[in-house]
Amino acid sequence: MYFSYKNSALCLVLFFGLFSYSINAQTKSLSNLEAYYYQHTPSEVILPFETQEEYIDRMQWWKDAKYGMFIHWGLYSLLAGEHNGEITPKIAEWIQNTLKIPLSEYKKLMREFDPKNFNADNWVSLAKAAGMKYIVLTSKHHDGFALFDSKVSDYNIMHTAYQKDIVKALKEACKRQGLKFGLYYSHMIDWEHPDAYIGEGKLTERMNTVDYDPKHMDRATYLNEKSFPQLREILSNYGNIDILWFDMGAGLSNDEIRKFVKITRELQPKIIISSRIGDEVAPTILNRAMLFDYFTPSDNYFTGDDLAMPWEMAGTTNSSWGYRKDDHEWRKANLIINSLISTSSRNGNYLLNVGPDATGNIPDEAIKNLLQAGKWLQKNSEAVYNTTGSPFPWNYDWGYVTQKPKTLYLNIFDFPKKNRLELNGLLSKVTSIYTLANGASIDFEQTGRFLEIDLSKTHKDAIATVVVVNFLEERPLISKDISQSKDNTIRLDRITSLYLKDEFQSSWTFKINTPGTYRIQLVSNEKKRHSKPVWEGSLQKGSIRLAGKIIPVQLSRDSEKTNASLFFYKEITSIIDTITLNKKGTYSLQLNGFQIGAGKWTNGLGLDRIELLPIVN
Ligand code: H79
Repeated sequence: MYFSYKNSALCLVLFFGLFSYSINAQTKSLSNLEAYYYQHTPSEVILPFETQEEYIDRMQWWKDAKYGMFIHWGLYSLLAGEHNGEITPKIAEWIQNTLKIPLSEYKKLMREFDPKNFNADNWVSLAKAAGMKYIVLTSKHHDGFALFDSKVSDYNIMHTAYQKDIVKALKEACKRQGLKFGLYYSHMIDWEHPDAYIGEGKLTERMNTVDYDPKHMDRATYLNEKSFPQLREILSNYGNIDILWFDMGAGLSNDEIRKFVKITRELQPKIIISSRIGDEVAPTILNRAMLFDYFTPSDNYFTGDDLAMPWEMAGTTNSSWGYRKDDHEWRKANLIINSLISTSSRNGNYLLNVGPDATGNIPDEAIKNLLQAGKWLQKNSEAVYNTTGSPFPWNYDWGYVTQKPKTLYLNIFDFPKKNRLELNGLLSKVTSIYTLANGASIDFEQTGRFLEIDLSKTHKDAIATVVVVNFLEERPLISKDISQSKDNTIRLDRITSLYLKDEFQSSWTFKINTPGTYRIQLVSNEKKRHSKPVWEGSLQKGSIRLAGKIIPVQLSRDSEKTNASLFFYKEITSIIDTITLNKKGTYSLQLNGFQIGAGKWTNGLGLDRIELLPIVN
């Protein structure tokens, strides 16, 4: 259930720690909006009420859909990352802000915006063929320019050379072709309106300080004159809108956020609202978490965590959201599927972006990769849509698990050594195993907690091979104790650790059945800005305590590989030491001294796991 949170200090560990904790401690059995009523200080803005059942019901199509298309399109698409010969060093849709282009000049782009090749049905057909179930379009991005017919502000599509409502066209095409339709609306940032005040300090860089003086900005004026009324327009003029993807709301007051929620819910009671309506990470004191329907972690950054809230990872097909002509870092089909399945195996959705050019064409390379991924999804749809995430609290080297009643789907991206795949911890009696794509049955052996699957005769799909495991129970019986694999390795995932934040200490308990000597290595991820990834491993020092020994730890970058779901960010392996565990039994390993911050922007080591690999003589 959505609000029966994992009751453990485990939640505290993760980069979403505070987030989960605040919900965990305060709202256990309350529904989304009930929680708001009971937990918050009185507000002038009274929100519509909803029971927990209604919330679950409202979210169901979205939870089942798994995969959507994000579309970033606007005046910036004309610039394609370059203005007056200057290439923007940052994401393309931020070009006005990054290159400090005066509004008067940027506005001239309206005369040029005339996307001759735009065909809403083609975009929707592409999304469908790609296997996506919903589309989210930028109805207004930070530049303040609206892709819809707005009576509130003339800075919109009807005043361009094109003069046709893009939101309307895409909404109608989605309706015709049976996709859900959502809108992105930049509710706080607006570089056209003189009063769109964001805040002091660092946030100032996100305003339009080229044309307007922050001292004379008055956010209430902007909200009342443009943001609230335009929100009413997009929610009133196009029939059902399924998702409202607010972005960059950090800095809004609690009451301002509630006002956005109120307008949205009153006009579209079934709509689903993104967490970026306010701070990305919900604050612990005023629990704004309950004002949104799903959580959006950092862009393009999947940490492997199974969040308590419904969540969605938004990501790019190349390195920018808006179109840039020099952006050639394409996410290939196998990485698209990897990101999708890794996300769904932890109960998340994946919203993958395309940035059409100014003529209305989606870049060929994006189309090619999306369609290739779509072909895979057609064959393997059963393992993705309407599933729930992995029942195992740990991860695997070979891929990711999804499930339906009486069934596990093993989505295998890297075939294991000797083609013998091992599932450690499944206690349900397995009745049959087969390949999803062709139904070919697969041999297996099950002893105790080990299920060994013989993949030697299994056809390998170039992207991922899905193996279906059937058993009798509705829900699989799982042993959550960490133990050795058949080849004697031990894998201690961050998500199974107990992290004491104040003591900088992670610990795991596991069982050793085969004593021996092991090499200890630690795997962690790069993070921060994707154009300048940072690995914080070498900055920290600590120790590992295991079997009565204290081993000093200074991490070195011993090897690296592309992390398939993190794409821009490498996975770094650091070899630590060897240790002999010469008795059978239960051990505990403590990693001391490290600040763990697995999120993209959080400080500390992006720990993924610790491995103990047997040294075979
Ligand atoms: O709409 C897409 C982006 O434009 C927007 N959200 C996604 C979905 C977004 N991406 N990053 N951010 C917002 C955070 C912005 C961080 C900033 Fe900066 C750092 C703003 C100023 C400095 C990034 C770097 C943008 C301009 C320079």
